[in-house]
Amino acid sequence: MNIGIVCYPTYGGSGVVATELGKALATRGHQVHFITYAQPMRLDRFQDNLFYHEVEIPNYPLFEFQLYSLSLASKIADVARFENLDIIHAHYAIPHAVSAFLACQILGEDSKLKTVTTLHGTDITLIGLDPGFLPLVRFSIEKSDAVTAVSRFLAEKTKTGFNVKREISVINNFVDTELYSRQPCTPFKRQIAPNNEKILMHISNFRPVKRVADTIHIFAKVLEKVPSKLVLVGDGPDRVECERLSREIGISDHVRFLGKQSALPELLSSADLFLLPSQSESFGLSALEAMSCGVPVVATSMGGIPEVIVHGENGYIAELGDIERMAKYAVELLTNGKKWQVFSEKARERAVSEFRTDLIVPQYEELYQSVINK
Ligand code: GMT
Repeated sequence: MNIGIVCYPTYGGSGVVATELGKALATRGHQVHFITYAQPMRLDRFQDNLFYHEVEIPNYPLFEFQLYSLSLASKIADVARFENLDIIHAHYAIPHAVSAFLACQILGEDSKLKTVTTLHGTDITLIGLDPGFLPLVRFSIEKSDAVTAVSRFLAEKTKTGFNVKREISVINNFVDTELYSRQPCTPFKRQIAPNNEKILMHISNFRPVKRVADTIHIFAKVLEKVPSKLVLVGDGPDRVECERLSREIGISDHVRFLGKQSALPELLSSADLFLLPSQSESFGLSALEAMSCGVPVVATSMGGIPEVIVHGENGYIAELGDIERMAKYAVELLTNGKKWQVFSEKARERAVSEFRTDLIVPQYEELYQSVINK
């Protein structure tokens, strides 16, 4: 198939899933065309069957705000025409699904282009519900030839929040379990924890919804009982405030902010525990990548997290903001080697048996084919 993918190229779950999907589809012989305003984060190596088309946004003094959605629609229409696309797959509804719809309108009735929209999270649970966007998001969902959500939670939330009746298929996120597998004691581990301290890790885009400050408070409690280090990977609006917080509570010598990193399998292989105290999480891809590296996760029970983490088996789940409990769970795992080993193995097992690439990507292929055949 000839597949166009539209996504955010930035450090965020939807862009990561879109890019990993594109790479996997290209490996399986499809022609995959990324259409976005910058090279997606994880599209950093040449691969056969993969193409990147940059959306240029003309600057004109009359436009106080750049018209990205419209430039994107024109570009999708162009790429669809010249590359003979069968499918345009929009990741994150705003504005991608709307631009995809507009591109189809530009191409006209004779065009064979079909649209698939994947809903990822905040496009439904947060910003998409804003009255300024809600009618547009609902419209784009109704008009897509097929819609998927990354968890059962998100599919339900879409139906109730947007009052849509159409079918929404659940296709879970996935992980390359060969790449994301535990490596033996890494140079990174020796540097960060020279005295064999335990390593707690958090990876995110540091948006308020991730509650990174809770991560720091949880760690402060763990540190009272277990010699440990906290490693924070990623960057975003709350990072500076979290740096300040760790200084203020006097634990900054034990906390490392690494910023955006690409060697995630190596970093995760050094971790003993992953913390995800999010306020909202439609799936929790970072938790899945940690689990694939044999890292148990302590998280909140929000959104789709319980569809990924099995409480008491491969991680622990607590109420939003229950720092005491999350710290208690963390200490329990970090001080009981046998229990940690069982949780670590179960985490890896779940990633491999439920969420590995070759289980999930064929579900997208089937969906594309059914939409094309319609
Ligand atoms: O808002 C974010 O945290 C990023 C967001 C995105 O769409 O870029 O991530 C969402 O999509 C990921 C991939 O499907 C999911 O794993 C995340 O749970 C989800 N984030 C939220 O729901 C907050």
